[in-house]
Amino acid sequence: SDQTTDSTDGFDSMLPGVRRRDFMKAGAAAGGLSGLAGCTSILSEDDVQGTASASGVDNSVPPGEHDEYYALLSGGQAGDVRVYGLPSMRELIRIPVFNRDASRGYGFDDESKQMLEDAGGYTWGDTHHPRISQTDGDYDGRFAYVNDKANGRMARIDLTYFETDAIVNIPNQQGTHGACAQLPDTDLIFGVGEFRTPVPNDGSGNLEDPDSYGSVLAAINPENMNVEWEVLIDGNMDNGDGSKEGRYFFTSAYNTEEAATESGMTRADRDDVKAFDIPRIEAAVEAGNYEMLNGVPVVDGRKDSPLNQGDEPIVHYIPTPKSPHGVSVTPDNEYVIVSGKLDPTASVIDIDKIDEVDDPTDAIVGQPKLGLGPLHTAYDGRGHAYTTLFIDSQVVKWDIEEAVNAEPRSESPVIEKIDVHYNPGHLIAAESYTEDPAGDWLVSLNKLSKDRFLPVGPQHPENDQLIYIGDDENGMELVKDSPAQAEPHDASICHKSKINPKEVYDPEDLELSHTAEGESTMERVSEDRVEIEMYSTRNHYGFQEMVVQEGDEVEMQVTNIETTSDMLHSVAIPDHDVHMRVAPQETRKATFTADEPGVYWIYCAHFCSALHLEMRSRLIVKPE
Ligand code: CUK
Ligand code: CUA
Repeated sequence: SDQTTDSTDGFDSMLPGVRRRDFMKAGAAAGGLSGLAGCTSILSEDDVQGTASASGVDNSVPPGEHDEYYALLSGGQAGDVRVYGLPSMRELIRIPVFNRDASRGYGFDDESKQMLEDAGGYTWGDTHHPRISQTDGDYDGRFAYVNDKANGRMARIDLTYFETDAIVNIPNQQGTHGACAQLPDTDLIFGVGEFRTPVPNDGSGNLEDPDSYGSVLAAINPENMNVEWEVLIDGNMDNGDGSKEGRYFFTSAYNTEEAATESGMTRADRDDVKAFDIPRIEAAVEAGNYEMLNGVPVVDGRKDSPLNQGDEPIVHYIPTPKSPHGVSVTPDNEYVIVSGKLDPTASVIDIDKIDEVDDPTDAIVGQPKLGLGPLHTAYDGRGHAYTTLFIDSQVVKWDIEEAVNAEPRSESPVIEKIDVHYNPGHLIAAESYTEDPAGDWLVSLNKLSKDRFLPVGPQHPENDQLIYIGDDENGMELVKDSPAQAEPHDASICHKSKINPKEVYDPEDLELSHTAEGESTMERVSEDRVEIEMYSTRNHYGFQEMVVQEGDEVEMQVTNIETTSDMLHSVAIPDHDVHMRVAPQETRKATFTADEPGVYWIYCAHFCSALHLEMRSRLIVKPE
């Protein structure tokens, strides 16, 4: 069978595109692992089709030791982002983004409550694509950005504190799906509009006729999170990725039919990849070639727009087979690879050719046949691509240059397939979105787990599977099943050396003032408003008793004066829906109405010391 591949040949055939140190890196990674079985240089048909052999790759991290990588996984309809350590796949913490989370006090103190309120006031979101900011094409560990597909928003997570610090509600966009930075220096963040609606969607115009709908790409300033400009396109969009030098932003699309029903959306044989020429779009904005809609300059990037005539179009429409979904740029910036969920091939588009060719399909330089339901592609930096096969429940490893050299629809670029459990969506390799992927670990984010875990009722955990890809000779190896609460879609994996969180707050980073020991104040500022500023420490609050009147609005600001890491306190107020988490040197504020007379024991919910239970304060609400 032409699928049986001599792994040594497969390795040699991508030599031209490979740098010496990549070999060194792969060799070192494999050499560091204990108990590798003797290598089989010729893979059998079974190996190609089935699971990898058990060669004893070990992902365990001994007690007390740290993982090598941070992995940021989206939480899907949970609205959060999860932080895992890799390779152990231990979940370290969750970062609430569009949801409330009492364990972090997020959505309970005035500041985070106001941020959620300003972003639309919704209580949930649907995060899919967490992407870490880059400088010079490598992770800089400053921020992560993540979309909300449910409500057309984009959020920023400050990786100094692993906290959401900004959310923008994107005008003129519903269903923000893809999210990605303009590389190499994160000059813009792109929100990819999936759902077509009337633009603006304010009830005017023809609501019934989907022909009159549109969707936009939104470019967001990563510093102030303002939407700088948008581009209106034909059809819709789905996922997105940027070229590494900043010239293009690519989106995949289904529904070029512009239909409003499933059968209508799958009629055409081809949909497209859109290549947005960012410098040309910015020139159009500069020249005033836009319409102002809801405060945002919207440039017309539809096919018949004057800006798309002639030989300097702002958006290239490149037809690719049926309903492409995953779109990702190779680490060397040569190709953008897109795969259609309803076609067994991936399309390899030569980025340099996009602006050169007359017929946009001539930029497609490879179309390997990979298997059923190819969705997303990740990279190891050694010339291989790894694509999830949703229908086949497999990850396929293939050779990118071989795909360019082979005939369209050839299976010869396929090196190996491994079963995953079950039906994978995204997969992500360590540092795959950078110019220099690590090439050791890959995570397949599977949509179904079925029989893999103890049954827990009708909702099964998702299954994120860890696969070792650092050994080209012995092939991919499935190392671990990792259950997850619904529903991670995508992830970014970043080496631990590139993220430097602070464990104690720097008061300079906070807007609220610091209340030192002995400086607590309680003041009635008006007839029905009391303002409290106090500190907390082991094992007491600045006030052990606070007396207010029924109906008072109480603004309570608390500074944790601890300087020791991991010494958090909280302020929980029974029957008032207040829970402030206050980390060392942090100040938080919550405002509530004391509307029921009585006694309320304010307590610390974060277990802090032997006298944690005694860490209380009495709130006395006197009747009117
Ligand atoms: S994703 Cu959002 S539907 Cu394949 Cu990037 Cu899951
Ligand atoms: Cu402070 Cu528990």
